[in-house]
Amino acid sequence: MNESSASADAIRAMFASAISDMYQAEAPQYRAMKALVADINRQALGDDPQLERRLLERDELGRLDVERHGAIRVGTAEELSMLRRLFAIMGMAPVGYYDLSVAGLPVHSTAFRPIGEAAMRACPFRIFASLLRLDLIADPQAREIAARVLAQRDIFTPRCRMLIDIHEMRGFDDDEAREFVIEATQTFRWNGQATVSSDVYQKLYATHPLLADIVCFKGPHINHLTLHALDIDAVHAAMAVRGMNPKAIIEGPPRWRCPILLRQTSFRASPEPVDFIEEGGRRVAGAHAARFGEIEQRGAALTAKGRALYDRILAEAQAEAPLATDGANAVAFNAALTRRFAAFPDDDETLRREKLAFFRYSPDASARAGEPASHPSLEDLLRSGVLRAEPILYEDFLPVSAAGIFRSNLGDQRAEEFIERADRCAFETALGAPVVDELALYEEAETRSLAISLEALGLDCVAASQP
Ligand code: OOG
Ligand code: NI
Repeated sequence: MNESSASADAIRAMFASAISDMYQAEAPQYRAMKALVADINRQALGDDPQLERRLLERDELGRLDVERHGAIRVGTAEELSMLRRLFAIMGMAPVGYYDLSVAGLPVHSTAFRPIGEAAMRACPFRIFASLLRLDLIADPQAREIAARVLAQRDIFTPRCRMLIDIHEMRGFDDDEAREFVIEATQTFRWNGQATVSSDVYQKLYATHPLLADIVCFKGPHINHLTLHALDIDAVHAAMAVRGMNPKAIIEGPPRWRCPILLRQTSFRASPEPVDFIEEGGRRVAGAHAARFGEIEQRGAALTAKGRALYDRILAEAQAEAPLATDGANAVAFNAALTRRFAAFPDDDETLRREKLAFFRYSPDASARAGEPASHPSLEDLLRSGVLRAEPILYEDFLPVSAAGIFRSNLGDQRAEEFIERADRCAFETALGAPVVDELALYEEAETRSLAISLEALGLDCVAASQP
């Protein structure tokens, strides 16, 4: 076997590019959104030379057009555990557990994503993957139909399965790496031929629109890809002007001087033609709305304390001006959210001192002016400029936002039923592995960056900071 030069990062980059090409060809509305985002990103860079310099420093300019994530939904434990093995080949590990039952959605999810700054820089593509929870479907008949239909399909090509086995035994050569990308991409293509009759589809749809989307097709079609918008508010407004049918709101925190967490919005899925297969094999034409396009803009990763504050503020705004399912009162909701957000500090210094966000430290030996104190504190070092602190970017997702994205694309106008029924243990059993704790990753990155910085400055520890 020829040794492969294709690293996990390189395979992920090839896969992200193949998925993007496929989705642009399948979904012209997505291609149009991609062009619009590229336009507005260019404009934002033109308007702000400093922004361009910052992105250049972070290697961000070259990958600006690379999709940040995509999303899929699967029906069974076997499908999910096979996905874990497939994405492992691309250096993507399951990070985080998202309970969407809180929003009345019968799924729970994780994000397959690269871990570590270098891998993120090489290719930031992630997959938000949701698993159907039949235990949350009340109707026994719908449950039984769904289980039966799902048991009959194999979402992976035989060659894809074989290549996964091969990789686990001995890795890939270059040809196998390329072939794997093609086979893996097949898993997520759109197939307009439903595997069920229109009656079965209607029955499952009436039970829950998500159930119909997950069960009635050959595989877990990519339901959206997400681009990085440098100015998400500008793209959101431009989508409305161009009649692209955007969601009413941008999910997540309001526009903030020090951006935190994740802001995201999408254009809405519209019905597409599909064929149902009736008893006796006759095909009848129907429609199914599944696929959309999304944009995102990321800010600082919050600590558990910062996240609790964010969650509280969001819940308060939601209680004050409950967002209608059709988003009709978006203006009032946004006003309530922005007002409540006054309680969230909006400068890096306070976020760091109050331990609301995670920071990456770096040394600046050139700034080592004056006589250093013999036992400097962290604050001393930051004040004198020998140590710098920069917020660590949030690379994960938000369950409330995710639920908002799901719902605006399901054509689901029913009131949300809040039944909190997290079952992380069942999810991990289905996955065949524990999910990685995202907070631990940020904490580790912060601790490591500080240790490396202190070593570079010739210090073995810092004195406890005086408040
Ligand atoms: C996933 C929705 C969640 C996000 O960006 O929060 C998501 C889905 O609709 O399957 O992608
Ligand atoms: Ni998304």
